[in-house]
Amino acid sequence: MQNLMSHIRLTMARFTPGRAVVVAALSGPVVGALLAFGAVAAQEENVVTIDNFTFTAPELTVAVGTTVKWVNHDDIPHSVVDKNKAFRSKALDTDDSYSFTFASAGTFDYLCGLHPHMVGKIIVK
Ligand SMILES: [Cu+2]
Repeated sequence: MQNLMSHIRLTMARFTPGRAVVVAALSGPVVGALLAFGAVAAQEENVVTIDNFTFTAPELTVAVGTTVKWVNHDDIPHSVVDKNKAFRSKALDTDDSYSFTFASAGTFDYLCGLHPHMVGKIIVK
């Protein structure tokens, strides 16, 4: 257990101060185990769901290197297409998901390729 705790501390040392505050607010063995795999934890925290022809949240701000995952909760297909072609999913059926890792900073406006009135934005800082 002592070894696990020092491993988690080493892992947490790599987080930014802002993230460390979020990390400190969380507790429990399950969350602790997730923190040992920082990338997995980041992925779980940044999910955009598609409900009733709407991206929720419509605007999301993340740090460089973050993986954002979109999950379609509608019973018809949707897709996720960046207006500047940085990323593009296939059509997502119900409960299908698509993930993209943002390696550089910027503002990414995207839409649903099947219903272009559905729009969202990812801000990467
Ligand atoms: Cu759609």
